[in-house]
Parts: sequence; structure tokens; C-alpha cells
Amino acid sequence: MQRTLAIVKPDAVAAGHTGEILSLIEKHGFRILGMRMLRLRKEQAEGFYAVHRGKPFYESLVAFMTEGPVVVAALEAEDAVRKWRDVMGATNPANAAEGTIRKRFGSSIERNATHGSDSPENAAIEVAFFFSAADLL
Ligand code: 3AN
Repeated sequence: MQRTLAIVKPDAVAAGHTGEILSLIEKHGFRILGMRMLRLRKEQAEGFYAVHRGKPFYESLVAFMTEGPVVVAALEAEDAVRKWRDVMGATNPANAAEGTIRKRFGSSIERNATHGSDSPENAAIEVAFFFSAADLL
């Protein structure tokens, strides 16, 4: 079993897609170990996306991720990292496969509805960013 961190980003929460995205998470067989709605503070968003610091889209990304509430969820499944990325689709919704979350709900490479960890190592770091071990059921 593997873990991954999913975020329903501010665009998708504001558009009322949280329920449908959580429903897809369950339909695809992920177990939700922990889940929380919060509004990221600027320092949190900067820390979460620290690997992108210095990139041209970094400041805009931080502004976007702090513009409204997000839902963060720690998920568990076999091959969870790859599986959740498959369900989300490509980073740029324009390149995302038909039926994927980003194709259906994303509007640009920045405002792309959801986040998913990109490796099991980063998943562990990202899950710990939002949840203590005692929070995970
Ligand atoms: P993914 O979320 O698919 O792993 P990353 O890690 O490359 O993609 O990028 C993190 C986030 O940064 C993306 N989800 C997206 O919101 C934003 N982003 C990535 N590339 C760009 C870009 N070229 N222009 C604007 N925003 C971007």
C-alpha cells in the first residue's frame, strides 16, 4: 500500500466541484486516511511549493493557492501516487486525457483543479506537511 497527497485547489472548491472530486477519489478505490478544508497562508503555500521557487510561475501559483479554501486529503491505495496522477490527468488541462479531473475541471496549466504528489518520497513529505501521524485513520 502506498500513500499520496491530494489537494482540491481553490478554483475547484470555488466552482463547487469538491464533492464530485471526492466521489471520484472513492470510486477509484482510494481510502481517505485524513481530510481537511483550510485556507493556505502565504508562507504555507510558499513552503509547499518551495521546489518551484524562482520559476516564472511561482508567485502567481502562490497567489492562486491562497485565494480561497482548499481541501487536502491523504489517500491510500496500491500504487497511489501514479494512480492519482492518472485520475487527475496532465498538468496542463489542454493536454489532459478525456475524462480526467483536469480535463473536466481545470481551466489552465495553473488553475488545474487538483494536486497530486509526484513520487512516494514527496508524498510522505507532503502528507506530513498537513497531517500528523495521529490524524491519519
Ligand atoms: P503537477 O501538479 O502536475 O505535478 P508541477 O509540480 O510541475 O505539476 O507544478 C505544480 C503546479 O504549478 C501545477 N499544478 C500548476 O498549478 C503550476 N504550474 C506548473 N507549471 C506551470 C506553468 N508553466 N505555468 C503556470 N503554472 C504552472
